[in-house]
Amino acid sequence: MNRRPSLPISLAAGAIAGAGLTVVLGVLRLIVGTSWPPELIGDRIAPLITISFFNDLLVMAGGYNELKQLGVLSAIAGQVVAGAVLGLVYLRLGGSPERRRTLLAAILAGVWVLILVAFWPILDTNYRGLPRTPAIAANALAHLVAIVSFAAILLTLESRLTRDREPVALLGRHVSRRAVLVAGGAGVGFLALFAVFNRLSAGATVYYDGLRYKGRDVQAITPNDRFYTVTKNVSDPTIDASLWRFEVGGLVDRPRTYTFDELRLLSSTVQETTLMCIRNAVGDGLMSNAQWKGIPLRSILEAAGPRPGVVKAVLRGTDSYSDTIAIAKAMDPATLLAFEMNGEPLPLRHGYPVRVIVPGLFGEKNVKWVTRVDLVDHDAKGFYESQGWGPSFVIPTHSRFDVPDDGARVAAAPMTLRGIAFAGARGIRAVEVSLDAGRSWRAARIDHPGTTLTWALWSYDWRPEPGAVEALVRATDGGGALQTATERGTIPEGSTGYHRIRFMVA
Ligand SMILES: Nc1nc2c(c(=O)[nH]1)N[C@H]1C(S)=C(S)[C@@H](COP(=O)(O)O)O[C@H]1N2
Ligand SMILES: [Mo]
Repeated sequence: MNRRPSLPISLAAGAIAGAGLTVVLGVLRLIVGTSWPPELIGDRIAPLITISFFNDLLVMAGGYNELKQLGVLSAIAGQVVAGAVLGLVYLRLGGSPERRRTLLAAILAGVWVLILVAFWPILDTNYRGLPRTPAIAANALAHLVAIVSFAAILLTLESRLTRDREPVALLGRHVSRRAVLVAGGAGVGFLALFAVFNRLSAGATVYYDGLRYKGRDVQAITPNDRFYTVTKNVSDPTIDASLWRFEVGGLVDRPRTYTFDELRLLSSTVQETTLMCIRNAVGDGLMSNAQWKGIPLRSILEAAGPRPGVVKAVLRGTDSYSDTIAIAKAMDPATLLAFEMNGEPLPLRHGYPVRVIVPGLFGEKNVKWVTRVDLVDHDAKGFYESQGWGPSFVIPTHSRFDVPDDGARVAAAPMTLRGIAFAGARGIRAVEVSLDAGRSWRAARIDHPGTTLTWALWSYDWRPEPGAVEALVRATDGGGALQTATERGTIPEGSTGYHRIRFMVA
């Protein structure tokens, strides 16, 4: 005689199937780079919320990295719980086996369609570099495979659980075969889940997201492994350059797809450019400078033939991150598709194989792992732009002390104050420091002027008297405009104001 499994056994069986689904998606994520709900959910929701709500979430979680981890863990837990609920519904349902299976199939088909619809705008995400159409197909297929695996696990467990058998003797007690089966299944399921999770978290961005570059060892060119890093991802793409393509589409006469080799053969330029994140607070280190080798985006757009009425270029990464720039900026010869950084191929975390370099605008416009550009005739919005950042992404003039540290104690002996100054794509003409809390200003020496697109390195030699010092720094950009003293927070257009440090001379 067949009988339905008990409520806890049904829940457990569903949870095992849910863990199985998660493992299948995780394995596919590792091998073919398809995206799974722990990543898709965050990517889908982040652009829809306002900056202030996004910031509240960051504060609540204790930081961007913490928020990402919380999101991933709750999504995984959510999948297991959803599996448990579905297992319960299915295993406890009355009626003929045919009717119950049809219902299960219908629910699962519905779930699949729901996933495709809900995640459609970002279904082109692929962490191995598949271009848009194959990436969408791969994600649709991966979720189908996972859902079919869920059903297979659930049906297998059911056929075992509904067979009436003698209890087994275990440690001197009689234990039902169901309990043994479910405990074994749960063990295997959760071990597999743990293994996949471990493999994936080895590549997690928590180890480097938010890396800053500042302090006494700052050089004109930032070494690649110390370049500041910001990413929306919990795990960055590791792209196979032979799968990767650069697609040019939207309002162009001749849409075109480039392979990595085709792109590299176009005539390239080398250009030093400083990048800075819009979330860089006054005096902070979310900025770095490198020498980029790449193809002017302009030459690719000209070959494609922009149609009249184009106002913006939408740039998209394989991680489905996107951002936009005005068509004039896209046609600026200094806007590059870069594939080398300081003479080396782009590091994975900085966008290998190709990223965009947009001088003068905040870091978020510099799309990493870029895979396509679409020209559009409307004011399209990118990932962070949709939250309400901007609308001007022009970098205001910044200057910073790198030496001494805020709060330092220094000897009453000759010393050199040092730092950087950066004015987007306007260059730096002069830097001044104040050693009396802003009452008087003295010209600093420019040790490395950089170019109009980079930061400058400055220093100031001084022999301080004992006592407390409050020092400020300000810069004048290449056009002669003095850095604004107005203090503004990072939201929504980036911070302004003078960097102020206090130190004790003893
Ligand atoms: N594809 C993609 N590009 C991206 C991002 C991202 O999350 N995904 N982050 C942006 C942000 S907010 C910044 S500040 C810069 C950081 O570039 P870096 O990590 O190379 O310094 O990349 C931008 N490009
Ligand atoms: Mo950023």
